[in-house]
Amino acid sequence: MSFLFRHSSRPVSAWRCGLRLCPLLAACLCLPAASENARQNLLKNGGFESVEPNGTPTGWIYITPPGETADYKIITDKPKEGRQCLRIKGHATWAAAITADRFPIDASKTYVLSGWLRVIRGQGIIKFDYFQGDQHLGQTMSELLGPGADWKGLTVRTESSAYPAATHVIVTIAGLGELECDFDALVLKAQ
Ligand SMILES: [Ca+2]
Repeated sequence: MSFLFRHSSRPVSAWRCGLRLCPLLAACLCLPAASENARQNLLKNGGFESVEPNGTPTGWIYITPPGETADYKIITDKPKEGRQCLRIKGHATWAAAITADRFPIDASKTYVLSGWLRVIRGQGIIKFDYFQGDQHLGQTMSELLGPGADWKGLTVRTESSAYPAATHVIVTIAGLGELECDFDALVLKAQ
């Protein structure tokens, strides 16, 4: 990555390398936007491409209410981006994956979470949960997305003024009801 980016910042010297490097140059010229986007994403594994030996996606924790059941699985069935996405399937009031990282609240900034959902059954959602230390203060939710054949994008923004005591947020993605929901390409940015 750093090799390609280094070339992309010096297009003049790349041109001097001759026509046989054109495909590489073309790829390099496309890189700055993608690299900028990736650098701004506060989520380290929003696309579920990295998985721990126990099968859990790196940086995520699965949570299902006591007494309810849900299965979590990394699948390769037509992800929105990359090679993999996360499928949550089960019967529960809700079943969620949350970020292991806590994101400190900077009151001068708004945090914007976007992501892609493919809802086969039930409803899907993405949201922020606000905390003061370990105390849960509340949440800001995206719209609830119902079943559909294609991936659909959702976006939600923090409302820091509603939770002035919040010290940090976590990102939660969840399915509700008799659920089967796929998630991919989560991006968290500060604005
Ligand atoms: Ca992915």
